Amino acid sequence: MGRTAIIIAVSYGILGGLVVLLVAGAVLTSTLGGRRQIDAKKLGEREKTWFATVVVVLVALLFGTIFFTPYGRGSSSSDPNLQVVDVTAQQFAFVMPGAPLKAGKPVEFRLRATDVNHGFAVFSPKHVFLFQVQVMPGRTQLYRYTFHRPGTYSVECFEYCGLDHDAMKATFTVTR
Ligand SMILES: [Cu+2]
Repeated sequence: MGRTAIIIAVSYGILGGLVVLLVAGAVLTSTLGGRRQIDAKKLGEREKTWFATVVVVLVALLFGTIFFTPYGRGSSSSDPNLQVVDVTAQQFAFVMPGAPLKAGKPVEFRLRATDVNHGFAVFSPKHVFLFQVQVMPGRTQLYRYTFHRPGTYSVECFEYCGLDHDAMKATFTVTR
């Protein structure tokens, strides 16, 4: 789990806890209090305020998190540590260089498909799913990832692409 993922998970956890407390408080005060006259006008005003609040919160969440999406990052970075890996996906193989990658340094996968859509899914040496990139003909998909542990990683196609789709696999190694 990356640092960003941990920050997001913890933030959502805290936010979720606060929402539960707020709702419980609102339910308790509204049910334990005495009966009051219902002011429809006031309720209507409150409804508008809540609607605006929800819209503001959702838009803020969208803009607060959308920049962490790992897709579409600019290529040809000047980072001297960047390891570029060109991958061609085709029925029914991933064609990629056999040279091992260095652990701890960012890898930029440049993915192309020559025929139909494919899914480039990478698994750790213990076969834990790490990420998946959709690969489409006519477009180069960029995806950056830093492998921290040496070992043999495996690739599987995650998009049904024809009769031998299940045989569409590859491996690559990461060394210290
Ligand atoms: Cu495929």
